[in-house]
Amino acid sequence: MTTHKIATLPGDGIGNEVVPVAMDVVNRLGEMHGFTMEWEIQDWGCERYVREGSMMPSDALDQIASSDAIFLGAVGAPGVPDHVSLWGMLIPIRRRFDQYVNLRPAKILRGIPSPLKDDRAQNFDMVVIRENVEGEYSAIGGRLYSGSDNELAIQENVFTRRGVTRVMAYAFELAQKRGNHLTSATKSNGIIHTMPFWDEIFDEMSARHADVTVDQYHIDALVAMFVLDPSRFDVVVASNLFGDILTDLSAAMAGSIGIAPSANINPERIHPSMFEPVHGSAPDIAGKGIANPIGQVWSAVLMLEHLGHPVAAKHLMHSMEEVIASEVRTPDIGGTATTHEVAEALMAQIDA
Ligand code: GGG
Repeated sequence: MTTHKIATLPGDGIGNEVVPVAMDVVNRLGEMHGFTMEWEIQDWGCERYVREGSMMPSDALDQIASSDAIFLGAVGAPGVPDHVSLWGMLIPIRRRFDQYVNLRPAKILRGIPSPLKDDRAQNFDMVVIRENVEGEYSAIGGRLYSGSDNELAIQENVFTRRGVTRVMAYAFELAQKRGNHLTSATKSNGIIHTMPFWDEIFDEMSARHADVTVDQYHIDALVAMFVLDPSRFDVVVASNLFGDILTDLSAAMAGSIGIAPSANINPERIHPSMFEPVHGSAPDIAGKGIANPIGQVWSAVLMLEHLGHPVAAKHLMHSMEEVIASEVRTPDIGGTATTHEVAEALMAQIDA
């Protein structure tokens, strides 16, 4: 029996409600498919920040470095500045473990219509590959002359040839396994140093992957195309910020940000990869028992695939799709079910 050590970080808000649902269903799948999970649960997050002044202990990353995967819920809480919660936990994990690919699938699941009216939005299936450790998410910059009329803030973007090339290589390979179509998100008309560099590398990589049909759009035009006709996209590669924005949009287009999964991947497998839903801690609904666990459960599907359990992953994906189609749905996707009712329906479907 294979045992996987999973660093488990429910984090804040609804993270504490949806992570246990995913753990339970994965445990059940383990009994059926011959693996066990050692969930090593940490109480890192905003409550710890308020209590002790930091989101996680100073040796936190060393503590989880030998895990087989990291399973994260959500970070963020009212009263804690958003940049503290992101830079205090999520971003250090992505960077320390060189999780430079953030893979974010979005597709129409049976029974959840897209809120978009157009027919072309009712049947899309795409994956956004977001560059995850550099780009616009940089700590380089600063503020000066606070409180004066001359006050200013500077934020640097960092794009390296190595960083851009490797995430694009991953995206091209994924495109070759899917529909052989890759779209790049750019903004090289306005951002005149980093984005032309991004485009040049995309052109070089395109020349080396002649079997892949490529296109590139400025991010403002691309978001409009997403909304007007998402069915034309297959794999989309984007910088850190553009990928973050595109994937909240693609999640909403697929019905709700509550269903969207993500995998923060270290493709070389030197370090653990991290699996987390796209959504945040949702303080407005935390504690009400109505959080949608599907984003977390779908992230568990990605984790099972990564850990080498494709049959269990398919089993879970199928069970999830059947539950949604059977109309056991939380309010964000038009239902009346509670988190607990979705969890029970998932367990029953897994056993069916
Ligand atoms: N599920 C993790 C979470 O809380 N994400 C919220 C968030 O703001 N994420 C920003 C990012 O993915 O960079």
